[in-house]
Amino acid sequence: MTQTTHHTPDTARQADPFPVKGMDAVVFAVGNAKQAAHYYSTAFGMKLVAYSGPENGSRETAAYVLENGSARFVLTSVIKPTSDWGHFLAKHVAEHGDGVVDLAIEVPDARAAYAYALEHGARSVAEPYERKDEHGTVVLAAIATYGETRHTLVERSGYDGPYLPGFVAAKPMVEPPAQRTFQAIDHCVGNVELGKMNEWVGFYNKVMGFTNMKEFVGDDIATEYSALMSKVVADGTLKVKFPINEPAIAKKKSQIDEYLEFYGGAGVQHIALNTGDIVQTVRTMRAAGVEFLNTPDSYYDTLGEWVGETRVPIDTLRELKILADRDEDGYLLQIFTKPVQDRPTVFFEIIERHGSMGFGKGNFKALFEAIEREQERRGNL
Ligand code: TYF
Ligand code: FE
Repeated sequence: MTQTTHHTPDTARQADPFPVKGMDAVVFAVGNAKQAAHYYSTAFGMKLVAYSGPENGSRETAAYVLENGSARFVLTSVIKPTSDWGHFLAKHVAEHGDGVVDLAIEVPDARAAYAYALEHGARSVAEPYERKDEHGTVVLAAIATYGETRHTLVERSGYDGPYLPGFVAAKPMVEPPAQRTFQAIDHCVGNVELGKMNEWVGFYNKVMGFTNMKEFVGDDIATEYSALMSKVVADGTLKVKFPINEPAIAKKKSQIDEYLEFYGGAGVQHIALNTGDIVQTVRTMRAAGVEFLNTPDSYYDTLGEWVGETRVPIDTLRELKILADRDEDGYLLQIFTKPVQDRPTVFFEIIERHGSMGFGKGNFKALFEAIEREQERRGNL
């Protein structure tokens, strides 16, 4: 049995064996980073801040760095593969479609974090190395996680450039929306193969000293309606939260099986993004053409009875198909996009938290039914 993280006492924080500062970036390998960067600018309201490509000495890959508050996405594509990294990216896109290659974590000491991880069973992807330019020095190292995904450990306290050495500052592609659409990465979810969830939860427990949060989907819920099992690991300060899903053997084909089939194995399923005003965010993103999952009116007919007062009137939640959930700490509002590429793989969540540190357990039934309606439309149920 592993410990359950809730409110972590300061003593535990000081003793943290694997201190983290937060998510550094979500790095995507895509077929066409120039167009993807345009989508995340116009549809997600992100801002291009840095670029690396042939014009500044990178002849192998093009990479666009987009930010929204502390949330950072890096969209990378191959121009002409010459090194291992270029060949890896090209193969990744061929096998998995557009997807996440790296959940990069900012740490105060990359060498120490890497050493701890390897001592506790992590597989190395890159030994610690330094990169420098006129803005200073970064220390980077990388370890493998599920599928072909990695965690780069980024030490950037000695650096004040726009992203990393090798990148130059870039101007936004379009004027960002008047109001910020989101400002941080809330959690990053992985889908792993049947029977592997506990192995990967154990990996984060051992390798990063992450503890299990109390929210999970057990086999009781799995067999009833969810068709998946899920557990959440987090660092002691709850800045980095990684739910892990595996398929459950249910009556219907699991949404996780659909992902694994079309992604070609384990990988990142969804990235949740924090907003302070989900109504504005959803209006802006819908107007820009982002598709969200639908929620039936019946959900809103009974919502008020159990969720109580929220900042947003039920009629507005109903209009925009936003979900709400409450637990002992407070409530949250959330909504899910449809997959953002042709393969039924990666999607996003927008979440507005008011005290609750959960993941919307009360919505699991409505949400999983909505996902299954989409699976059926695709002919995959
Ligand atoms: O991250 C979570 O746990 C929630 C719920 O396929 C969830 O967003 C879990 C599995 C899934 C979609 C959403
Ligand atoms: Fe989520």
